[in-house]
Amino acid sequence: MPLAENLRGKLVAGDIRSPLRRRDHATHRNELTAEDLNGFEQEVAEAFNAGKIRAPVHLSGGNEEKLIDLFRLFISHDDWIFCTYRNHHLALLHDIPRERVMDEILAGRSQNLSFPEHRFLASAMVGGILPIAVGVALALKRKSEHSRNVWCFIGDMAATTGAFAEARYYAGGHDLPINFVVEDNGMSCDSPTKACWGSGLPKPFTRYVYERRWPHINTGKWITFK
Ligand SMILES: Cc1ncc(C[n+]2csc(CCOP(=O)(O)OP(=O)(O)O)c2C)c(N)n1
Ligand SMILES: [Mg+2]
Repeated sequence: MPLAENLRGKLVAGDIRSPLRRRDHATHRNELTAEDLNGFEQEVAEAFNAGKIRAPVHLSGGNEEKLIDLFRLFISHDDWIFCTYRNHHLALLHDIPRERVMDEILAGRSQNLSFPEHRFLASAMVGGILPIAVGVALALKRKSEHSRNVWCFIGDMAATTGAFAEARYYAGGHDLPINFVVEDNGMSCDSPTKACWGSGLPKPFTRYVYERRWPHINTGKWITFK
């Protein structure tokens, strides 16, 4: 059974885990298939191998079906997408014309694709996109733009960083319209992420709460030195 037919309620079955409710209908204009996405990356790979791209490219592959489901069932054409250097599939699925995406890649801008008019922005910095995505979510909330959400895609190693903890903390604390998607390929460049971090749960900690008796610093009085 295709993954799309498996999606149920708040927790998505199959390999996608999401706390979100699925949409009633798709809003993206494209009907791209996994073959279309793969064909695009193949074309980029051939251009790269022919020396036509004088900059790094990070190709996507293996995640086509999951991204297609996410875009069809959760993400809206009007939403904002923030993502990493590995972004070609996302740009195509967010209705950015194939030729425009290819032109940017051929011009050497693969790892920081930027199409603000399509509400799409990528960063080559690991975790660098997080504060930007959170800031846009804050702006949407302040402007009461309830029809749009922010989607922020990051890698599994980026998800272990302090920047991700801060982004989640702030976005949760202020109830911002942002969804984080961790693209978990188990690898950070060529290091297995779990070999770096281990596979146990984060350590629990002890917290005690108290009301302070003194100001943060000194005594709360102006002192004149004689
Ligand atoms: C701030 C910063 N430090 C280091 C790098 C080099 N770098 C590029 S990708 C990467 C690993 C990221 O792994 P992950 O977040 O799992 O993403 P994936 O590439 O697997 O999609 C690193 C360290 C970078 N781009 N930016
Ligand atoms: Mg990874």
